[in-house]
Amino acid sequence: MTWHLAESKLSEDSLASQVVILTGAAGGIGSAIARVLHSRGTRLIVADFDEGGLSKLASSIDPTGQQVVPVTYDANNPADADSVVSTCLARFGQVDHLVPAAAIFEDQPFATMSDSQWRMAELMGKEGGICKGRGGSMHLADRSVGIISESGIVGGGLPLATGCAFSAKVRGLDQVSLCFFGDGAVNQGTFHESLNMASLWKLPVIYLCENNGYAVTVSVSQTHGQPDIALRAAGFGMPGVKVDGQDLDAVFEATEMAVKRARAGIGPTLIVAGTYRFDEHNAGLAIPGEPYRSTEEIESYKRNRDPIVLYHSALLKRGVSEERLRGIDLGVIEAIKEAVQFGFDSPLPQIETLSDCMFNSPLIGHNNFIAGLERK
Ligand SMILES: Cc1ncc(C[n+]2csc(CCOP(=O)(O)OP(=O)(O)O)c2C)c(N)n1
Ligand SMILES: [Mg+2]
Repeated sequence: MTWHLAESKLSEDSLASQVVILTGAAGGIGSAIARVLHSRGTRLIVADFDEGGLSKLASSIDPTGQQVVPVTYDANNPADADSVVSTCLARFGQVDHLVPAAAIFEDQPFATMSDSQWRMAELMGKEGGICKGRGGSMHLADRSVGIISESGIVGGGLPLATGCAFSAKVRGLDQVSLCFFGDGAVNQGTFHESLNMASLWKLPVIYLCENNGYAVTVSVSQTHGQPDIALRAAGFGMPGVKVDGQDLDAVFEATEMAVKRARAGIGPTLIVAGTYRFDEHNAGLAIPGEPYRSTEEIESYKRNRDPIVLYHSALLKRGVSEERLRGIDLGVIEAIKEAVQFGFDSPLPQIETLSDCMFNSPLIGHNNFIAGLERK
């Protein structure tokens, strides 16, 4: 069977007479849309791969089974798509709209916006940002450079990176997943689960721990039964590589080795880069009470272990001129100034655009959805 559904917008007043196939309906925003549509009298095929989730959704919003019909399907199987459409025709005699409740990463124009200005505006939560301000500093994604997403959850990136590596392996691609996290994430369950699975399945992933000695204010020695984080790799059957995180060449070499291992199908690597933060966990964060580290400690790192200063010296030794380095510094300062100004000048997102970027198709009834949020 071949079929084609013209792109069309659902209008509020015709919802009661429409028949909609809603894919990705079983969870999250998908089930919220199903409820909105059902409350408007729309007849629905709710489709997803999650059979249990779907039937729970359908029976909770329409116990009669007359208006909302669940159909399980696998998005990778064209025959399943056909059967979704034929079920809809058999049950309702028509198909008016296909509405994919797809997640934010699909088909968004993010990939074209990749300079520092777009990213700075994103950090400020502005409309001009790479995710139009919806990602902010904690959930920024930039597919043009392979950033799938950050996570505001400590240790949240580890399973995402492991899943990406699994995906690359299944698809037979030579992509390697690189995951950054802090010493604070190492005691999360996600660290152990991810490293174990990646080692078992020899996934192409590099776990790069930035060990700056503190999780906000709590030191590694206060919280880690084994403060030598690289040693933990042995428990998962993978190499644990300790590297001076203030030395750019050392980090590059360790990462390059790990990429080669990953591409050769040997499996994951844990790299632990010893580093230090000059500022607080968030720049300018006020820490009340007793200081958790001494001014001498901070000053000593600033004076002796600043990676930019160290690399400056390394480049001078390699014959790069002082003048060239000054030119690079000035260029970077200028680019940052421009990016900050771009961020300030960019408007805040408007509430009417709340659901933009979340759906492949225009979202039906989204104004009501937003009005509901405003009431709360
Ligand atoms: C699951 C979870 N627990 C607690 C927090 C609050 N939190 C934010 S950052 C942080 C410490 C993270 O430590 P580390 O990764 O070493 O980051 P650093 O302080 O060095 O920047 C905590 C506990 C969180 N975001 N997520
Ligand atoms: Mg830390």
